[in-house]
Amino acid sequence: MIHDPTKRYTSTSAHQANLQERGITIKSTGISLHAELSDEDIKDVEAHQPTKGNQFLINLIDSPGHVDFSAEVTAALRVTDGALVVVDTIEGVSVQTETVLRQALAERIKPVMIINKVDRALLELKLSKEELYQSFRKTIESANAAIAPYVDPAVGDVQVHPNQGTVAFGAGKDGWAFTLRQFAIMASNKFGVKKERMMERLWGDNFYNQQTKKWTKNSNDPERERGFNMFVLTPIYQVFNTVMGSDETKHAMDPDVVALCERMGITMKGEAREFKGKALLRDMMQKFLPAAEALLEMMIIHLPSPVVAQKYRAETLYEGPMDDKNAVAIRDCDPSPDAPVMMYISKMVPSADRGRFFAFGRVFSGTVKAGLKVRIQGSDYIPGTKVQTKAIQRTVLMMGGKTEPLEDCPAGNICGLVGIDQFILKSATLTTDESAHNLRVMKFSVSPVVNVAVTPVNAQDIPKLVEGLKRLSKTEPGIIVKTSESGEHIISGAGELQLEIALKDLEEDHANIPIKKSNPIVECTRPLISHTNFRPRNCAATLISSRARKVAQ
Ligand SMILES: Nc1nc2c(ncn2[C@@H]2O[C@H](COP(=O)(O)OP(=O)(O)OP(=O)(O)O)[C@@H](O)[C@H]2O)c(=O)[nH]1
Ligand SMILES: [Mg+2]
Repeated sequence: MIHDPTKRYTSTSAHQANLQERGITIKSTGISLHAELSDEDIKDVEAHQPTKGNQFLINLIDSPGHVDFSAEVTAALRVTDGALVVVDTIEGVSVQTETVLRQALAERIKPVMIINKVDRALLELKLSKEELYQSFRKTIESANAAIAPYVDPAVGDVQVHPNQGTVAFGAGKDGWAFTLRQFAIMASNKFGVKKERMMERLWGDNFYNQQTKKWTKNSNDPERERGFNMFVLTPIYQVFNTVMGSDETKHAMDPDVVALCERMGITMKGEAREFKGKALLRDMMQKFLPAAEALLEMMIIHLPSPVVAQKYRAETLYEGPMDDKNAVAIRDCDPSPDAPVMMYISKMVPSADRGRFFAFGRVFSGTVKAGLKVRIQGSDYIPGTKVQTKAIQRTVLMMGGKTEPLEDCPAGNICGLVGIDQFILKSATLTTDESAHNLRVMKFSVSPVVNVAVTPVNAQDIPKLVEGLKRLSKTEPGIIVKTSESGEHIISGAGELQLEIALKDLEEDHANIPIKKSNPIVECTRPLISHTNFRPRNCAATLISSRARKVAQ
């Protein structure tokens, strides 16, 4: 479980850390989290899907929000079953949020949502409770409008609803978040009604009259307040107002703060007794509404387990007949030794050993372990043709930039493989069955249309450049490396920022030589003339900075 929200678990190198300062994730990074739920919580999981025991393993992949790195998102979605979509309270649903939602739904990935940076609405925008409710409502409505055209009965309801617990609200940076479930549990004790009934009342036009102690749908009653505002936002506003409300920010030992902490059942121990202002606010909010709890609960209850998800994903994933043994094993998420291994490698992740890669992917059937010989079927594999069969040397768990040894990796799980990287280009299907067809190649939502030509500063470095380009192409899902008719080496990407990073990686890591680069040239691939509304444009080398389109996801 993530306990320290100030720690960044998902930055993998100094270069990435540098980009993180600019507020951008450039590479998907996997991390596995362990969670344990109470028996009471398990009942809610069981209400949504079959489950066993109280322990859960969550394989989380943090992926970039910037449009240039959409290919990283596609690669992450292929190996997951659910998505936690992060939307900004102030910006709302952006074009890129819609793109990610569309990508997720195309892969039959179920989304849940968190509306982040709620702190800014209170501290900077100083929104009233009703204004904040209306802003949340609008954001959720826009997300659901984006989802609506892709509703897929096989996956179930993929829209998000606060009153069902599929929307969380919070401030990731400060480590606090909640869903209506937490507040419904608190309020259901007070009102003696069921939690599910309470969740219904905590969203939408459900108002409470303190005098009559009655719930009403009538917003004209002057004595009433919206359930969400009264029972969810009021305690949050109280914390913010008490600590940050006056000119002087409050100290943890201030009588108002002590009294509020007592009412909320929060204790301030050790160094927390010295906190004041924002540090105090952060500490109180984390204790009141710990983000890890809310988010893990939401993901465990509402995102499907591999067993549930593979039932409906099998037909979109597997290219072979739906009644062959591989399709059946995928559909059943069968980890048994008799089941054929079907694994999809979605990404090649550079290892500390220069020039070597972990083959990162998802086991859809069977169990992968060291020594197992697998057929390596590339993206252009034609069933019935010969392919290389290689033994897996080791299986590893990817933990941010680090790895941990793993004994084996059964169906439904994600892992990295050591020892087969030389035989995989970008992605592959691994299988133990000779008759197996491929797992479908990923469909990227952006095309690589920006080109840069590269040459080594020193001509004798050409072999190093060629080798470096091979490595770059291997590890970057959205980058294509090609040679032009005149023999120039061209790198194509989705945008300027993606290319800038690829070139830096090439120069400093993959090739490790000084490189000359041409200016980026935008390819004009689609003929626009056929569309009557378009005036013809000769697509010149004008590059609209993709950075301007940066959106916080
Ligand atoms: N006020 C406030 N700022 C936040 C919060 N969460 C993140 N930020 C800030 O928003 C910026 C972006 O945060 P990241 O966590 O890098 O966002 P991201 O969604 O991972 O961005 P990409 O990886 O580029 O898609 C940083 O400057 C954070 O400090 C929050 O809850 N409140
Ligand atoms: Mg990020």
